[in-house]
Amino acid sequence: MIDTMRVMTTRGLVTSLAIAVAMFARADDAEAAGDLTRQEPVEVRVELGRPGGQHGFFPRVIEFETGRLYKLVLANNSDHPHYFTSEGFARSVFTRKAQVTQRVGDKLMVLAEFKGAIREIEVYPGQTAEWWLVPVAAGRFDDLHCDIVDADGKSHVAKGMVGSIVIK
Ligand SMILES: [Cu+2]
Repeated sequence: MIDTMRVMTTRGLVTSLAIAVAMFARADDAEAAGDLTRQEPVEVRVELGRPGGQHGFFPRVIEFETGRLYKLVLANNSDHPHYFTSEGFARSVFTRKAQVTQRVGDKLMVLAEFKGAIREIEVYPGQTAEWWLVPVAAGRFDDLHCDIVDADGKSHVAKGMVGSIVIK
């Protein structure tokens, strides 16, 4: 090591030291990079339906990037239960957990956590669920939909509950 350093030019030594310092400073980041599910999550909020019986996913196109941890917040502010279903998306993500939350006063309480692969989530009126996931494959999925068929025989898909997911 000493011999190697002796033959280095001053400039090379300074560069090496700068890299060593940068590596040392990034030690914590490097640990997080080793476990992609332990990053600070990027929050993506999607509304499932809106008050007044408006069916749809808002936004209608949802974008993600591979390798980042997301907290996908599914908020149902309508009067109907709704599904968040996309086979293509479910196949392209690694799930850290899904959880059910409830706002009590100004606190957001976690009522339950689910671990393992998730395929679809149904959120009841006025409730919120969180899907913590890391996209692992890029793609575009136009199969996002809500499976529910109302008593009048009309599906939520027919009422506009479809969308797309893009993983870059
Ligand atoms: Cu629905």
